[in-house]
Amino acid sequence: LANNPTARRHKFWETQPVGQFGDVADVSLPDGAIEPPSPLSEVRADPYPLPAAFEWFTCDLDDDALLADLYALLAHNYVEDDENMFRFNYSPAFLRWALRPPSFFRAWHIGVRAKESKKLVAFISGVPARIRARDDVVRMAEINFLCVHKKLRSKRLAPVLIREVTRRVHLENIWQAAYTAGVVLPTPITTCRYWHRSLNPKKLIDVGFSRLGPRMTMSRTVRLYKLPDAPLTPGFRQMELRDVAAVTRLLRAYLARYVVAPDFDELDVEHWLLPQEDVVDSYLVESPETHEVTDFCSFYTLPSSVLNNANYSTLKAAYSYYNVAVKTPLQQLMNDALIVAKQKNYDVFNALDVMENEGFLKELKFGPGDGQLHYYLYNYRIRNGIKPSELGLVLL
Ligand code: NHW
Repeated sequence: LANNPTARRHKFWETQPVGQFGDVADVSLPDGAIEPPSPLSEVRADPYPLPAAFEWFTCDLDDDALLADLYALLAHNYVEDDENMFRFNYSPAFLRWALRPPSFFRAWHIGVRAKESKKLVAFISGVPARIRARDDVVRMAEINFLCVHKKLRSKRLAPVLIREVTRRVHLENIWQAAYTAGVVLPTPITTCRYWHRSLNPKKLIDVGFSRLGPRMTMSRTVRLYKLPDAPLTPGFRQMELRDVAAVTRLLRAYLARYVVAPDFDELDVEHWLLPQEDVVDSYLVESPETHEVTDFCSFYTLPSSVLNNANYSTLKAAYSYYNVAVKTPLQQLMNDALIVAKQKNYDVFNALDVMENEGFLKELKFGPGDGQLHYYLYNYRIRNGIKPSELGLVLL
């Protein structure tokens, strides 16, 4: 507790194999798994008990009606900013993409519904991934979309969902996980900040996302954020299926520099980076002379609902994903990403201070946001943590 700045007890998290606040000073603890795997025969066979009115429900995302229910649960109950002005509005197509990567497990799409009405009231999901920590490539689950209906909050349902997803991950003989959260839990491997680049400053100011700077008028602000009509780098074009091998090579070589990063193969790249309308966009630079693919950038689409505004109901936001600048300067590459995002009518382009992003944020007129994003590993210790610039992992 001595090292926990908030000195808050975590009745659930204290029981879990995660770095504890009290261990921070203990330099004798080794990096790697905190506890060894158990024999599969010792993994609990039955789901954890739920309060009597509820039942577990494994979600089939092929089912459009179920997908619509999941979309609605999240659209009304998922993450909001501190002032409750905006709420993430992941689209149905995005959820299908995020939850069904290569070799996904249907059993890891876990709903809780009311026994009587069959209404979906809570959700948690995992997807399999290979994540490298230093030189150790580990099979992990990426956990996301933990959500409890607003009317069922603070009843300790979240720990039951987390225990149940953990059990189902263990049944696949996987013992580690990665996740992010805006809240501080025991204990982040690193803490990142979001930066925001206005593309449609007038709308962002109208909805209260940003404010007019001191001594700024609206027309000066609009001029400040103006971008060229088309990308500037010769050979800049959308990624296609035929580029998967080249992009995989670029990305693998690049991500090798980071302490924690995904270990992507071609199947992963095809799934995670091949463009899908309003889900994920990827661009590359193909050298006009050699036709070699030299650089790559990508962003995903995550709108937010604008709560309580008379003129607007959604913000269209692009989130920087994986970028690799080899021949083109990173700043120029990302400026082209901003230009295509503006062409496609996004209102704002967001990026974390991970990887080399510090190298373009200020120069390209991103401003720091007020929220932090903490990254966590389950059952894996990285002593002293890492810096955001040592992190090569972006979760959705
Ligand atoms: S982060 C987004 C999480 N979702 C939201 O913020 C949506 C809006 N909020 C809610 O729906 C991305 C509820 O407030 C939630 C909590 C459901 C968040 N992560 O049921 P109680 C992810 O999806 C702990 C982890 O009474 P509630 C990543 C909290 O510290 N733990 O609260 C998810 C406390 O434990 P403590 C969180 O407000 C990663 C306990 O929950 C948390 O009704 C999951 C209170 O429970 C969070 N974001 O529901 C972990 N928020 O010990 C995966 C609160 O402090 C771990 N808590 O007393 C790995 C598993 C797989 C391992 C495989 C080997």
